[in-house]
Amino acid sequence: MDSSATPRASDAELANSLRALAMDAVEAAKSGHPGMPMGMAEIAVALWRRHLRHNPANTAWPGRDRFVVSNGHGSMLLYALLHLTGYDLPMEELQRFRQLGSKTPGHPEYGYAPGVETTTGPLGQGFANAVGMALAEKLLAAQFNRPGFDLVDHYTYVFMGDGCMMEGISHEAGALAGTLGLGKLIAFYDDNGISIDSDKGQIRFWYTDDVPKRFAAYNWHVIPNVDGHDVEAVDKAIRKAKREGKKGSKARPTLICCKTVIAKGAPKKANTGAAHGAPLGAQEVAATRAAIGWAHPPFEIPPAVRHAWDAREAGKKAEKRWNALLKKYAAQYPAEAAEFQRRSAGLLPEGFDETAKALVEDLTQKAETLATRKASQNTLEVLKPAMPELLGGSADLTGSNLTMAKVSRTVMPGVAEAGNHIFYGVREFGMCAIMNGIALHGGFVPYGGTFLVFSDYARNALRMAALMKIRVVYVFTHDSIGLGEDGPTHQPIEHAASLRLIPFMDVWRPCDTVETAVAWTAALRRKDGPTALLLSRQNVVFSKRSNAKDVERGGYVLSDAEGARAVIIATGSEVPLALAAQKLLRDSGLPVRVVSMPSTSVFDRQEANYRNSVLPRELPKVAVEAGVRDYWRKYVGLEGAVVGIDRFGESAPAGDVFKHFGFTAENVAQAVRSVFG
Ligand SMILES: Cc1ncc(C[n+]2csc(CCOP(=O)(O)OP(=O)(O)O)c2C)c(N)n1
Ligand SMILES: [Mg+2]
Repeated sequence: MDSSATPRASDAELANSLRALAMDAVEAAKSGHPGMPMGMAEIAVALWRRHLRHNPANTAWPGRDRFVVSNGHGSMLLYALLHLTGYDLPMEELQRFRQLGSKTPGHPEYGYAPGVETTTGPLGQGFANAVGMALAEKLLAAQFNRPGFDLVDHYTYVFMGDGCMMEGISHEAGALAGTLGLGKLIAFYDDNGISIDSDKGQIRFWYTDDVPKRFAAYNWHVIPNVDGHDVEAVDKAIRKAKREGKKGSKARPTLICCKTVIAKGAPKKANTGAAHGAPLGAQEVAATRAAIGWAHPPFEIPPAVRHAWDAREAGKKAEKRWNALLKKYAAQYPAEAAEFQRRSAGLLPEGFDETAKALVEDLTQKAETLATRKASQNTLEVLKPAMPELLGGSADLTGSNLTMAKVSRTVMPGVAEAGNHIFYGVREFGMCAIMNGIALHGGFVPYGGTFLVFSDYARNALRMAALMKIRVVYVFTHDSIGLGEDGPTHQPIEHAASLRLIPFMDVWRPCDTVETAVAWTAALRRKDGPTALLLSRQNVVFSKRSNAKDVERGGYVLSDAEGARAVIIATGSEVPLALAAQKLLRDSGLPVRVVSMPSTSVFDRQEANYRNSVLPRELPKVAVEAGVRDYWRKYVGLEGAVVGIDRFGESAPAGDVFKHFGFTAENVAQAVRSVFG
């Protein structure tokens, strides 16, 4: 220890070091958001210096507290904290804030700087991610902790601003967190009365919620009126929040409402909208330095301040203590310990491949005609007992999405027993952002259901899962006009195509029980992104295939014809239709091949030889899918044809609607004939 040689840094200096790094990095980048880091600096000091349990040397330590900056425009606050506490984020990275190839992009991006737990920036979602992390912690603790062994026992802390509070998703996620009593979730509200339009006026013209009352109504433990610039007051609130977290089944999540001043310390720009998202300017930066008494040049941190921030030694000790606990736990509960480690590492259970193979063989042999949503449930009946990390749920459509299997147990408020199926309520966006948090926490693979048409409600959370490349599975049922009578509001038209446009999202629209099982196993094997399963409400006839292994390639020759002169590409419930058209054409002397294409992205990743062998360049092509036509042009070209729907649907029995929109064998056959001109 060299603390005798260096004077002890005060909390004010620690807070000012965060202010200086934020304003200097934004100045260097000529863009960014200095206001939030300068306004939340003391809150960060209280939390990171006195409470946060973390080890900068090991960002994968399962026992660490989770910390999320939901108001992600304040990214420089997080980068400064990670740098100062000893993460592998050197000062040069802060100097390259917002530059190409740096680890310090404009908003915190998962997988860039070590210690960034989730990607934030789309306001409100970080908060929902934190709810997911706290929920994962609670369920994992219920599954693995044993008397005297609190192996899973950490807090989830989240910073949020007015923007997060205004977003609807904070209502969805906050309400569920309160209902489920996620006591170890501690949120800090940066109540500064400023959001972007405050440039032109005051936040009170568009935002007058009584936030403490709102969260109290959700069953939160609310600590109102905390001076966010008083480290002692914030510290006291955190201690109170942590005590709440220890109340077991009675615990509630805590909201600490901190009154703060945006860009605190800047003589002219503090408490102005101007400080939200633009550099302060050289003059104001110099004036701030003088006002807060920070005499050091940009990006220079005095040794005493550095020393005080350094969390490496304490972090190492904290992890060591936890490792000792794990070791004792392993001695007493070897199977549980091994399972905990497997799940924390995100590895599939031993024997997964054999289970998957046996399942596909069984389904091939049974050759059942079922709705693919039912096929999905049957798949879960086999996979769930083999994979206890599968944490299911539905946004109030459990009986329609068929997300529960026999081993499913409802996650109940206030009940210590571990559940594995979450009734998310009618909260699609909340559900999907919470699933992201669950996946990021580790120990679980979340899946959740709603109608495909309502994937729009959740859309940005799907995009964030893809952006972060995390393993999340969406069970989107009622995948086309085939849902029938509920009509155009419920009939997805553009959804399959638009989900396919999200990079790193795998979309599967399986045509029968075998394709559904393969889609599920592909989703679970994936380690680099989310998967959307688009499943039918109505029964789909089983399609016989020569080799079920082909399905894994995303697109394959389902039924060939000697001397085929054209190819019909179909997905999901339109596959049997393609086969019927093939028969009609054969009878009229036109042999055609039928390709089933359950996943275009998976097919696109196959080597060129394979793709060309399935879709020979020289053969004309016709695609059939009950959705918008445009997407299929990339396979059929301008000279091919698409049997699709370029308008909204109709309310009527499924058979009538399909017929009305031309999904008949005769019409598909006619489309094939048409490409010969
Ligand atoms: C979903 C979403 N909508 C809009 C924005 C653009 N935006 C970034 S910050 C902000 C306002 C933030 O206000 P507040 O959270 O109070 O932040 P403060 O200015 O106090 O730091 C907006 C509208 C965004 N990032 N995400
Ligand atoms: Mg604000």
